[in-house]
Amino acid sequence: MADVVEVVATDDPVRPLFSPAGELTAAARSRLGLSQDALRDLYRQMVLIRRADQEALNLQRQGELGLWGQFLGQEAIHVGAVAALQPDDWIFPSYREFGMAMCRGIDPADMLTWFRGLSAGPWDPREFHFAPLAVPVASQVPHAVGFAMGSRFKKSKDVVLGTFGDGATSKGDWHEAMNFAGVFKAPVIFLCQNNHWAISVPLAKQTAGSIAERAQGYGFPGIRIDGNDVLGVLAAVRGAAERARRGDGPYLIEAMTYRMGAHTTSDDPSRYRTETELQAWSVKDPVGRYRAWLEGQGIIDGAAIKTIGDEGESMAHAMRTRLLAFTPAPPGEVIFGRVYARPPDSFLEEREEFEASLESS
Ligand SMILES: Cc1ncc(C[n+]2csc(CCOP(=O)(O)OP(=O)(O)O)c2C)c(N)n1
Repeated sequence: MADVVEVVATDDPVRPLFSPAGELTAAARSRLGLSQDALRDLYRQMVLIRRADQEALNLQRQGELGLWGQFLGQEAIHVGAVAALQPDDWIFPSYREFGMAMCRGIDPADMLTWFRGLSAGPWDPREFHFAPLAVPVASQVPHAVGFAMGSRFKKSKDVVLGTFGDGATSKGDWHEAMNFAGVFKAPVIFLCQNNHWAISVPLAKQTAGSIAERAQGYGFPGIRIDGNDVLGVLAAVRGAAERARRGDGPYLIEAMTYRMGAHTTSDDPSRYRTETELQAWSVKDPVGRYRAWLEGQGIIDGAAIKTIGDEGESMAHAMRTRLLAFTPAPPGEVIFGRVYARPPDSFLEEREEFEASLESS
């Protein structure tokens, strides 16, 4: 008889932490080992990124940004995932991961220069271990896997988080990345932010069955969790990262959430979804829900909540001021500046030609 190939990894440190419905169990929650300061800081980060998101929307509406794509409602995923990783681990984001970038320490005003059309790559990915925001849907997923393979070849312990929306899982790139990662045991965590919509296409119109369970077909575990629980996201990503660091390969986390805002400022969601659906998700708001839990545990009080709210206001003000005062690099530098460490002569000639054309126009 032919050998039976075991395709489902039995070593799954994440699943025992969750109920079958994807809720972090009370026992797992109490074993997270986070200090009260750390627990409060998760709330603080969610408040800050939400406030930055709101300010970016205001800026776009005032004509100061070309476009904005809110992540309102997805803050628990942004904060929980980054908190679960080591600073040297890498993140390969989609266009909606502004909050994750902030949690990684990237200046939000710098990031907004991109949405204002004044910069082409506002941060150095090597400094923050945070790749550029990928606009072509799912293109960052094979990048994450390739980078994770590089980490393995270098015998580094750094793992990679690739994050994407539910719509991205319909793309060929996503399946190729999953397959490659499974075969070669790439140290990568696939984090799907299932916010139920891909612009105007609802989940049911492009995905039959569970995204999480697809992992089994690629030979590694997957789980669907409550993506509006910051501690649940943290626990899942941490478990998956530790497993990848041990050399046991990839993991797929499908974090269920909801895109509370429009797809971007170019979209009008009232044309395709109901107010009732929005209301149903409002009561599961990740920020309010976590604040209520912290209050119930006696970890946060009204004064601390106000201090954090005030910090959000000053941060938003500073972000706006810095952005509006930003002077862009000359176009020649923006276009040609970061292409080669040692530019060939032909490239320098092209740059000169381009700059001369600007002077003459
Ligand atoms: C390759 C490609 N095809 C189409 C688009 C247009 N587009 C931008 S976002 C999007 C939907 C993506 O939905 P999802 O992956 O669920 O992410 P979400 O926007 O909900 O965060 C589409 C089709 C694109 N950016 N790239």
